[in-house]
Amino acid sequence: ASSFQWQDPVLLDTLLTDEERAISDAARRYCQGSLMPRVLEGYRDETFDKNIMLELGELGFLGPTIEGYGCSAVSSVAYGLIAREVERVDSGYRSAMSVQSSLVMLPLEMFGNDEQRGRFLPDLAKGKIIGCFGLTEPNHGSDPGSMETVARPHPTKEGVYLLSGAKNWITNSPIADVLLVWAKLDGVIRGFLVERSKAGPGLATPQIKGKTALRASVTGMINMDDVEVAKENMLPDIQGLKGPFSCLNSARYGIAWGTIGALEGALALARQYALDRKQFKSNPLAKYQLIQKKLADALTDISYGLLACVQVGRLKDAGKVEPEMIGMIKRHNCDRALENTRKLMEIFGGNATSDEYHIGRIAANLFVVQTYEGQSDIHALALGRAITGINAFY
Ligand code: TGC
Ligand code: FAD
Repeated sequence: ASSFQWQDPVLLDTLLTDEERAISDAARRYCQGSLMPRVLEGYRDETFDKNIMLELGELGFLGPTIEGYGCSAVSSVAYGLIAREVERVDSGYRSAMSVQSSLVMLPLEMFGNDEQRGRFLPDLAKGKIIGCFGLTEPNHGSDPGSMETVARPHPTKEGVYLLSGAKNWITNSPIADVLLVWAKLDGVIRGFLVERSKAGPGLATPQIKGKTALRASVTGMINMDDVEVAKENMLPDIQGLKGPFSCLNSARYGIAWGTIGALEGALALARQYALDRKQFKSNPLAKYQLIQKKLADALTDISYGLLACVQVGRLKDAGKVEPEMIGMIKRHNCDRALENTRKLMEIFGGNATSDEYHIGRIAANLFVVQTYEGQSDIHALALGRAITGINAFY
């Protein structure tokens, strides 16, 4: 008999180190034991339990690839395995985690100075403080280079900047203690670490309520009207779009893993439902060919997706990764996860409509994941540009 395992179809385990396997197992235990029981309440009420950040910090899962500052210094593949397990439960939880890790801690590591790293990284690693990343604006999403948010020197206070503008759809912004805001200073994009406790009345971060997806993570605006930021809080070592995009490379890489985790979760639920549910002559749904094809398609895309993630992760650690590789796996894994989950949803019939079956939540979330961090068509155009040398954006 074949020893094929549908849960590990291409023996991913054989490509991992002992440490990576141990991290993956620990992540799965935590996610299934502690996140899964909370997800329905969070999703229904649009609330995010801030203790989750402390728990992720305790496990060493925040900024896990960073060396020092209380971080775990694990491989990029280990980081991906964590994202996969968290997103197996909910894309919103992975979102909250990856913003903290890839979009706040990593820019500090890459572009901050020693003083900034020492001031923020240890508490971010523990989950004692929460960060967010403000790039998107109400009028500029796919094209952040056209942003309108500006920084200008304070007219009277030496060494202080004033930030004005609005950021929209920002994960964690309503609960963030430190907000990494990208703004133009003399026309050049710079990163500013806005501390809520020092920002004064010009800062407001209203939550966006009534979301149709990603409801277990909080999303909001960042409205700034002459918000004071000390010069010491500007990231010194980066200028231009390269800054935010370098952080996005890491977050997009995590999403490529995470979406496959979400699809694996969807497949396991759909398989079990198909085995349990009987229609026509008491046959389980799983007996029907059309149902089996949906399961087979999902498993195939899971396998290809995981293999691509491991390869790109290894190249990342070897210093050989290019942004186009990451854009390609972010796009493809998001697209395949969304399309397959929508198909798997059909297996549940009317029950897919009930959140207790989880599948509808997973599919709704995946639409957002396909949209943020570069919508799939935007990544197609970036790849098209790399293939042809011709810019099709404008
Ligand atoms: P373009 O001319 O291509 O590039 C401008 C400068 O940036 C550099 N660059 C990159 N550097 C490193 N990594 C990358 N991936 C990079 N992409 C571009 C580039 O080399 C250039 O540098 P330099 O030194 O020559 O100036 O810029 P463009 O204006 O033509 O835009 C290209 C495009 C459309 C691909 C880009 O704008 C894009 O990716 N748009 C998508 C926007 C996006 O991803 N937004 C994400 C917001 S954050 C978010 O969604 C977080 S959700 C998190 C969660 O909840 O999990
Ligand atoms: P638009 O740019 O208006 O695009 C709309 C559609 O038009 C897309 O399908 C796009 O592909 C297409 N399109 C645009 N230009 C072209 C073109 N030239 N050719 C062909 N098609 C094109 N942002 C942050 O900065 N930080 C966050 O933490 C964050 N978290 C988010 C959380 C949630 C829940 C959501 C929904 C969004 C979040 N975002 C965040 C914003 C996200 O990155 C943007 O929504 C995304 O980049 C797309 O921008 P947009 O919504 O303005 O769409």
